[in-house]
Amino acid sequence: MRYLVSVISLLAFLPFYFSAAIPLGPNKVTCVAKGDPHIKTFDGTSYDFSGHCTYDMVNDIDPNHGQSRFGVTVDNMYRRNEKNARVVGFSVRANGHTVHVTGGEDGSFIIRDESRTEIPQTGFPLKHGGIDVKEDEGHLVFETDVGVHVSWNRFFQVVISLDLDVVDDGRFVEGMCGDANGNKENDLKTRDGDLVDFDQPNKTEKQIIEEFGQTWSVENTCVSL
Ligand SMILES: [Ca+2]
Repeated sequence: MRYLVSVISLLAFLPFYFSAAIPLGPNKVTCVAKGDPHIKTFDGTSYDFSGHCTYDMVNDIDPNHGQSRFGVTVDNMYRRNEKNARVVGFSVRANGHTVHVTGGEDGSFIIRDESRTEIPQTGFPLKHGGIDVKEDEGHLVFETDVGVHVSWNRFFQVVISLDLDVVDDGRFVEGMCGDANGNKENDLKTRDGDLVDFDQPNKTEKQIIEEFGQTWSVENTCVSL
């Protein structure tokens, strides 16, 4: 009997030993960046933004954890002969490690680590510092053990998912995806934490959103046009 209990305990433990990632539970929210790009926040606010830099989509700022445990950025760029910038790459950071993906126009891609060294694509799943990269029906899926997952369709759409049972509190994330407190009215905040004011008579809504979005650009990533 004792042997049987030991075997059952071992079997229950094995999946966690061999895979750092934890499947998303039912209590999840998603943020979508697609096309040129259109963004839908975790709480459901949609807006268009067409910058040409790398942008912070979500960043963990939970004060109970001392340091940021996860973050996701997307790279917007103009392709040849295209009028609008669009998502051409992204990065997933978890527990101090990062994987960065650059997508080619033909659906190919390059995966690099936090030192920008290419990670050979020797077959999936790839594992890097607690980030598991898998293939799922043509999508690349990035899973972590800190409650953030990312799915990329290899062309123009990045879906960021937060498991609110693991993240603890959806209030403590920031970025272009907003927070995840269930209130869509407070989603568009600048990097300084100011709620976007659309009541600016001399500016169009597009200009106001451009200014908001640029506050989330990552330093030294903007491409000159
Ligand atoms: Ca919100």
